[in-house]
Amino acid sequence: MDRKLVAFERWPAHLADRYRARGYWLGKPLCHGAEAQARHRPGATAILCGDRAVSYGDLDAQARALAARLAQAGFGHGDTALVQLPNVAEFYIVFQALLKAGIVPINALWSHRQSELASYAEQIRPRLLIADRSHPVFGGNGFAAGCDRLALALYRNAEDPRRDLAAWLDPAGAPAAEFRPTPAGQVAFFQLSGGSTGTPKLIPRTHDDYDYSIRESNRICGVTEATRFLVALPAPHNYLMSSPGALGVFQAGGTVVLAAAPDPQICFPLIARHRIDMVPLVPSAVALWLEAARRDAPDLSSLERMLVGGAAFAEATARQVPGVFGCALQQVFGMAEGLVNYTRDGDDAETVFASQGRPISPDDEIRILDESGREVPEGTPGMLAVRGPYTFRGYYNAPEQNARVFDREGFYYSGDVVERTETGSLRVVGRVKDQINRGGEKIAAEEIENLLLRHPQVRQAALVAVPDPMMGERSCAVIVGEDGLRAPALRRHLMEQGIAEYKIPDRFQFAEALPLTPVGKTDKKALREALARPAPAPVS
Ligand code: AMP
Ligand code: DBH
Repeated sequence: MDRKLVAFERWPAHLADRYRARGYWLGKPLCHGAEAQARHRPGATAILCGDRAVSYGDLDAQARALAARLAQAGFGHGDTALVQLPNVAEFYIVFQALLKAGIVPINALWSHRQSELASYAEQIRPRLLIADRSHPVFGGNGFAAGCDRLALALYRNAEDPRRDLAAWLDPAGAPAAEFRPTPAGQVAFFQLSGGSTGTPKLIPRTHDDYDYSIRESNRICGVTEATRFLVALPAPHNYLMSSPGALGVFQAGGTVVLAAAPDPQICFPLIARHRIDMVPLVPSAVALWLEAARRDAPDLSSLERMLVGGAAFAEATARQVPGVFGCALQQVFGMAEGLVNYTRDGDDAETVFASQGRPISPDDEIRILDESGREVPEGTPGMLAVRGPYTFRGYYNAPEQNARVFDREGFYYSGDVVERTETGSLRVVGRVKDQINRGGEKIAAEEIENLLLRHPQVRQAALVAVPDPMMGERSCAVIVGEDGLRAPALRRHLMEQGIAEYKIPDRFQFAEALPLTPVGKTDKKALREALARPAPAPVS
């Protein structure tokens, strides 16, 4: 029986019609690419995970087995799932299974803890949980017990065979139950926003829109069945899923090689062993790779293309990439909300090294606006607003936030400050959203400030970015608190609230008062400037 499908903000009919007419939206489920590979090239390797090789045939058989067992257990359209798995093959197999069965997942990052996971669960009220017993939140059954609508929890590394994900994935003995994906115009899954508000926001992505961004990314990045693609950043991140990401590789029939982390010690041997040719990185990882490659001269000769995105990438560093790694650099500026820009093969050096590229689609409508909402003159920085065939139209169940970040015409204001170069590329020069970009990992200031304010000795809290040579930015919490309050107590307090470690402030500063803007809000610009100045800092 069909329950109500997941609600979301749709594109207006005239735009939807255009996106279909122009061949962007194909009406196919997001799982179609890997399924086609399983039909035509079942023996080809889809995933290399440690010593395991998963062929397209295996991937499909296991995903079908899970989808069938879930269907038999009564799961289907209208159901949501909270999924948290590390960078392992099961992450993709489970995703493929949920797409097949029309169950809408949200894929939490492995670094997420109680606070983030509880917020996701509260928002989607999942009937299904798929997690890993080795994660600190899922050692016991407490989390599952706290989810009011949960009907089933499956675990990787489970002792109990009834909850063992591996058993549910086993093609042997799978039932013949029927299942099918949700219609292509409907929500396929929720993507996570880096966010700038108190609660992490969810982004509904449809089969049609996501599939289009992947298909075009494959073309722009030259992904083929020969591609050997390294996923060393968190697998659920939009960048690693879709730009061109693992889903792009599956669509083309290439091979995804998984790594636990982007450290050169882990990745360089994998590159040599598996002849990796394409790798997406964030700038902070590139910095580590450059250092390590100069030290050890490992065999990286298979590398053909390095994608770099997620955070500001210094031009001087960008220029070192081809020489040191012997591969092409492709910059990517994307967002889980939609819009993705790439520099293109054949672009002039200035564009490749000093811009973040141009949009995927001729129908990505970009506006660069000043504070009063007027378009700025060519070459002047302004706020980025976008509308297009794979940019969402609203966060899930968040009318107030949507009213703030969308205009009447449905343009999404990403909070980035960009300028257009002479060749029509975008350059990201800053941001107006209240967020810290810590080596590509986004921290919503308000989320951490709210948690800090729960400490009985904290009166005011402001989280701001401070520049950092390796990470690009680190976070600093400026605290107005009671006498005797110290950083370790606040760190402990945040850990106890259960948040991802990357969100714990790198630095704490104690102040008598916070600077205020004329309207009485915390003046973060003044704080950032004060903190970036060498000592003596005015806030101490
Ligand atoms: P998220 O909301 O987590 O998907 O993060 C998207 C945001 O990351 C963008 O809005 C930008 O602020 C930032 N970002 C992504 N790629 C780049 C890039 N190449 N250069 C600068 N900032 C970037
Ligand atoms: O930072 C991002 O969110 C990002 C970066 C590059 C992204 O979502 C993407 C490419 O698709």
